[in-house]
Amino acid sequence: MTETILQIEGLVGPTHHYAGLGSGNLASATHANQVASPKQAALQSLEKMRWLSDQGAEVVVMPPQCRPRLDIPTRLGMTRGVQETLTELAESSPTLLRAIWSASSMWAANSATTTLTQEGHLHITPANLLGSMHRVIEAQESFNYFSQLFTKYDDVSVHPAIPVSATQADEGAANHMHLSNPHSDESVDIFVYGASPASTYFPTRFVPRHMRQASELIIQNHDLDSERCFLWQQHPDAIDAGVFHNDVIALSHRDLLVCHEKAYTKQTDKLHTLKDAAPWVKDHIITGTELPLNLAVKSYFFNAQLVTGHNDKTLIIFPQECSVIPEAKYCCDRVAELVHSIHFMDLKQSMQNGGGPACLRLRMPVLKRHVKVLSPSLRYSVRLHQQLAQIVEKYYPDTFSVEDLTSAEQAEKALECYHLLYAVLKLKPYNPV
Ligand code: SUG
Repeated sequence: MTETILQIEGLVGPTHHYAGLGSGNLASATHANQVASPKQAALQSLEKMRWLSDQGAEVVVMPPQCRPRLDIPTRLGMTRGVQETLTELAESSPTLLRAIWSASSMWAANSATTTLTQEGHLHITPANLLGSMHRVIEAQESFNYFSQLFTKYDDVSVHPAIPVSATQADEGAANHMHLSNPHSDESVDIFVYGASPASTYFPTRFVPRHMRQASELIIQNHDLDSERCFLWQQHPDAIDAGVFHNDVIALSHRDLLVCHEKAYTKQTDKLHTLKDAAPWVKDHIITGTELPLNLAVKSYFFNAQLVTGHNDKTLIIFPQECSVIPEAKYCCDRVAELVHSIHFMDLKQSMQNGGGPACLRLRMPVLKRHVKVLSPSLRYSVRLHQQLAQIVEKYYPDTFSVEDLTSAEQAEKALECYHLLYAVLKLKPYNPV
């Protein structure tokens, strides 16, 4: 069973801005209220798609979600015109105002968890993202997207998000690692959580986002062999240092696992158990002396994107920030010895909100028969790139600040972009109920 890993890449939306809403996310807090450039951000995300596709990766486009979500204040009884509603929200609930404009769906790694069974059945569960008001609104729109990703669903299941409950918060694939032996059919899945009701050791500065029970339900709903699944708790010190998702402290691809020595609780024991079950896993541990936790977070070294390109070569994209932080650059050079080549990419617009190369993509393991039934209009091509770039160049704002959140004119422009993008991608827009 030869897996292909689809790189489902988030296209940044026209309302990309710095609202300071990412809990435990230092970049989001640091850049709060600064002026963003949706146009630059979207072009940077498109450039990444081009590069990946040129290298031989199978790239699929995930468009931005519909923002601003004016249906939310309407449901709360704000039924006057758009301008009146935005002005009223700015006074009564500024956080909700920021949330309904949020472009956070760009971080495709949080959109869902995707797994493939031994029989080749693909399971997709959109993440409920209930840890934050601006992201909890993504789940249903993600479901809308995954329900149109394929033209046939014979061996694909798109599950509803895990029911919303404080003990079932789910942040998606950013907390999931699938390791596979390139020389056999063996694989293991590692699900990483921030806390569980049984946890005795908690972070003190930031609230953990992902709950163990969400991963347990995914293992069950996705029909995974629980013997091949591991549930690992994030180290509370890492969460307190700004590691709000596992992909800020660990990266994986095929049989390679790279992580910081302070990624998990009782990490040495966990790695031993993993190696007993999967001796073919190659682990590469970065020590705190090589890269202290604060620099791991600042550089986003672990948020590198590993892909298999032409001729089975393993390539890696690091955020450009890693090339200027000497400790991170040292670690990149060490990882370079394990892969075919490394590259640095400018994703500053997304990085300033805590989203690096790996955050902007969802890995979806599929078989050839799934690739054959992918919606053709969502597959990246040079022509699609040109069409999307044209919309971005013509309609996306050059700058966007929190002052724009009360502009009915900006709202109208953003919604126009959304409809144009969905028309090009031949996607049915999301219809809030
Ligand atoms: O959830 N930032 C996102 C970043 C998500 C990164 N994803 C992964 N690590 N996979 C978050 O914290 C900031 C939004 C704002 O402040 O405007 C934000 O939501």
